[in-house]
Amino acid sequence: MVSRRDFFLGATAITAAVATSAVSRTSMAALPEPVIQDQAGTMPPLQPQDGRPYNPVVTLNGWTLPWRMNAGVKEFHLVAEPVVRELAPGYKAHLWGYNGQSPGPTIEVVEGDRVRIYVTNKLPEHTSIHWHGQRLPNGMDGVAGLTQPAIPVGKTFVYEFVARRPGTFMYHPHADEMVQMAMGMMGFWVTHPKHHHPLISEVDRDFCFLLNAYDIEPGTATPKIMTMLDFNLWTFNSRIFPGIDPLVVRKDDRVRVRVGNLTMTNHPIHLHGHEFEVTGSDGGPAPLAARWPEVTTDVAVGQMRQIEFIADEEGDWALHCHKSHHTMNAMGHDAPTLVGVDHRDLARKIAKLVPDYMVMGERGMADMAEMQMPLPENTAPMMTGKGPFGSVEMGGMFTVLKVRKEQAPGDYHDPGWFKHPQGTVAYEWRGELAKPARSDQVGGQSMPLQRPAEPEVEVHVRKPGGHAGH
Ligand SMILES: [Cu+2]
Repeated sequence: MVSRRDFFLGATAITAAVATSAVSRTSMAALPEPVIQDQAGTMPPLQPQDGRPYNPVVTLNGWTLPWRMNAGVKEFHLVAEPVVRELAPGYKAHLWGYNGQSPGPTIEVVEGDRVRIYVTNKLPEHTSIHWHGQRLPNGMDGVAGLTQPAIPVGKTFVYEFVARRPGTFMYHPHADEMVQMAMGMMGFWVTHPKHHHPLISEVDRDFCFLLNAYDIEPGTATPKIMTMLDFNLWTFNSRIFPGIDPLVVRKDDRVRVRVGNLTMTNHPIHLHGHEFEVTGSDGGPAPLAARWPEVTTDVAVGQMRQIEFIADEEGDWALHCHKSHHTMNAMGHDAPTLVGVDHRDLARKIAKLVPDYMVMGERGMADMAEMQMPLPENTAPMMTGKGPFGSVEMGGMFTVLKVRKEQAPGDYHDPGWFKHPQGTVAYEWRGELAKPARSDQVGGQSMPLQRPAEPEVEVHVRKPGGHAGH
């Protein structure tokens, strides 16, 4: 039996042989057939069939673009085009992307690879691709007007350079950028190290996803492109909870998660149950002395952060943006705060005029996750997601890290909900409740009052509604 290692070494030898044979320019003239993806599930890692070996990444709700080896050059074909992206089951958006999806496919290469990327423009306007973070000839940097003419509608341009620096990069248009990125045009790029790198550890599972945001009116499907701050859909790889796949790992796996931010605000990404280290950015791997344990790391605009940890705690652990508005879907952002407001009387009066009238939010908003409110067609509920114990009351940038003892190496299938060992789940106290200590009770404070207490003043706090800019 041929081991995987032998297979890779064999493939490398073959590639090297091909690379040394002279090939004329005409034999490379035909474009590689573009590969189109028609669904939004997480594809299994793309094992390299030729070229140098590496441990491939898994793109959350995404995929890696296959390449064609042409005389030692890795050739890719990206097609910029309008796409229909399923943001969550049953909820579709009309976006712009690459090869059938938004974001575009992940491109994976190895340090030192010569890469040729054909970019065909099927958008209604010109475009370009900027290879964020890469070392490359200036004329390959993809800034329309500055380093190249924009790619006209219907035309194909070629980018070619050597992937000089190992690391995690992004790609996106640098032509009518505001519109094209608001429409979902972006993708990930991973350059694996050629040899063992002292600052890049070998991991068992390597995930990546982009943070992106859309402003899509409930009941519509096309993002508003002028929005600067008030986005209403916060996504991991153009998916919203509960449409984001879990990150499935085997217990004690070393796990890397690469997160790139191409939204217009920062996202503190938070992992439950484990500590991680930030092991690098799009600038490269972090020196060992610059790493410390964290449970949240802020990914600022235009940045990539890669985190690493040992998944040594079994369970279903939340992984989410810590801005609580970013774990909500459209709607609700402009609703006034009604917590603590008693409008039973008002509701009764309005109900006489409007029979279906509902009062929302006076006991908090958790009810809204359970409520079957009529929503406009093609609208994601504001917060939802059925867990083993009820509604998860989340939306947007939220998913789950599933750590399982029995998960086989390389198996990414969802194992279902965690089966908690007996006696390890928070439970209801059914005994007697002690009276809580109050400061106004005798002996209830460490410092005696200097003068008698004044009559109590009750302050009602009501936050202003319509918080633009969160
Ligand atoms: Cu966020």
